[in-house]
Amino acid sequence: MEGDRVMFIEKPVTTGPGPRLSPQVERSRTTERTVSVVIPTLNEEQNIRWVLERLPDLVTEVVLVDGRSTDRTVEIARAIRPDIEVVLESKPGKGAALRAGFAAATGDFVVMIDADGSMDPSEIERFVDALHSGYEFVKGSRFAPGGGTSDISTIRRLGNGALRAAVNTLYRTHFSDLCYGFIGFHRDKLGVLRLRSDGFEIVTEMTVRAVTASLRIGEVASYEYERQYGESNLRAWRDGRRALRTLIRERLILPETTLARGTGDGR
Ligand SMILES: Nc1nc2c(ncn2[C@@H]2O[C@H](COP(=O)(O)OP(=O)(O)OP(=O)(O)O)[C@@H](O)[C@H]2O)c(=O)[nH]1
Ligand SMILES: [Mg+2]
Repeated sequence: MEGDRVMFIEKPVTTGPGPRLSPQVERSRTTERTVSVVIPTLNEEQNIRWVLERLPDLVTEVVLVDGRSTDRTVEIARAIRPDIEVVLESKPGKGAALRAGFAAATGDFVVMIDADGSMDPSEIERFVDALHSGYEFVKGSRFAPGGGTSDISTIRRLGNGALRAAVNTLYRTHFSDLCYGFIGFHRDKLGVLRLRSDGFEIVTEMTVRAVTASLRIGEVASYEYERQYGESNLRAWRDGRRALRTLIRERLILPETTLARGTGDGR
């Protein structure tokens, strides 16, 4: 894909429940690329069944990252999906958990999804179709046409809007959503993402690193539901500040030439 470094976000490449596949996707699908799904869990015993039972058939590997649950999450997951790979996170935090899961995944494509029932596993097909069609980093968006949310408070909406404006200004991108962790990528790009975050700011880190690494980025529409059971682990102010710090830190070390290259073709 030399010469096709896209520093902007395309419109959703697939929308609605029945994705319309381009001939390119159809061709790529027949090459049988493998798909790993990585699921971080912290006390999700009431939600994990719902998620695992709805994974589409195209998923070839399921990696569950746990280590701190004090409930029956892992036991239930193993009962529902005996082939599941359970990985222990090395330290606390969603970011640390995801990094451990990515390191263990073996599929050509990796898709990360939360275990709280707020993300619909059937949408994984949209991510995989986009990855098949050449996008290297695919981000779910609640605010793209066809997306939505029933799980965002006013404070979070404002915070996400401010952070999205910051990323789009600092990185000259057109993301319609930022703090949403339904993401897929080509596993061979994991190295260039150089992830190191331990907390929720990993979503911001992944996104800006995908930009600075000039990956081909796409958004797909996604609908976010309320967490089905249990307590959220996110703290809006603390995690928002961490995301902002990540945005600024990464921007300061970014060579100006990288950004300049990306704005040239106006797409
Ligand atoms: N392994 C592991 N998983 C975690 C940790 N913290 C959060 N998670 C998981 O990460 C996913 C997202 O966490 P949530 O608490 O739902 O946070 P959120 O979705 O950003 O916030 P809400 O919209 O309020 O639910 C869930 O599947 C959690 O179980 C952690 O320290 N370790
Ligand atoms: Mg959640």
